[in-house]
Amino acid sequence: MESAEVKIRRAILEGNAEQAVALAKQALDSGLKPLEALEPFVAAIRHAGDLFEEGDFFLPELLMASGAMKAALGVIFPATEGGEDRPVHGTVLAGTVQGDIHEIGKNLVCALLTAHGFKVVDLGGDVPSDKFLEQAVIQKADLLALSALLTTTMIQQKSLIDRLQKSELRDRVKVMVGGAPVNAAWAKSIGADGYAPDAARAVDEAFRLMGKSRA
Ligand code: B1M
Repeated sequence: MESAEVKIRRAILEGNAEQAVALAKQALDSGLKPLEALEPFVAAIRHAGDLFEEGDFFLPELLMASGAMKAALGVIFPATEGGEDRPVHGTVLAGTVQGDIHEIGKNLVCALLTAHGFKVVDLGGDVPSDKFLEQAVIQKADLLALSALLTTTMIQQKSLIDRLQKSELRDRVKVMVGGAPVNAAWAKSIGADGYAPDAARAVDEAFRLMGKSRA
């Protein structure tokens, strides 16, 4: 009999959203915690990326695979609405930087931050710096969470921090950066306040930057 991992990998690689949703439900029903349930899905989408890089997968297939991945993610981390009695540890303005439409990892970061009591305003993907700066004021953001998945768009994290530096906002807004090509050295070099390699650690980092500890 095929293992759940094999079935999940096939569903993602075939871009079969219906099957991915069913397998995500099964994983949760079997008692796995959301982050454990998510693991084989993340492994599968990364495998899709490897196939793409090797030329064995083309863009339409990658798009189908990410559609199935997003559908599974929606089951594992359904959007958490903030109720009135929710603890709000701070307002996070999140988005993937300009020129970059990768959203899956950023969505995961947003879902976990929301689940841990942060108010998250998600600006989506391909977000121009102007919009981040404008919304930071409107939303009274405490923390900007900037995701970048392309080596060519990491530089947008730097230019946004440079612009923030020149504005009076810098004193009141912290910046956390992340995304597959980003690391701690890059974060430090561009003057970011924080960095996290994955969504779970992004929550820890957000608490640290807000000067709070997990409840
Ligand atoms: Co694209 N893509 N893609 N892609 N894609 C990558 C990133 C790539 C590594 C694939 C490869 O070649 N192996 C490669 C980048 C190479 C590079 O720059 N070094 C690549 C490329 C080249 C491209 C295009 C340029 C392809 C083309 O058009 N020729 C194009 C770019 C479009 C654009 O953005 N302008 C493109 C397009 C796409 C799709 C649209 C098809 C789709 C995205 C769909 C979507 O999100 N709306 C897609 C996908 C799915 C991928 C891969 C396969 C998977 C990304 C993903 O969702 N991973 C990816 C290969 C890979 O990652 N191995 C690839 C799963 C996700 C859970 O992980 O996003 O890393 P990740 O997020 C993690 C951490 O990074 C971290 O936490 C998350 C969870 O633990 N994290 C943060 C993320 N953001 C954070 C923020 C934080 C903290 C932590 O604080 C703020």
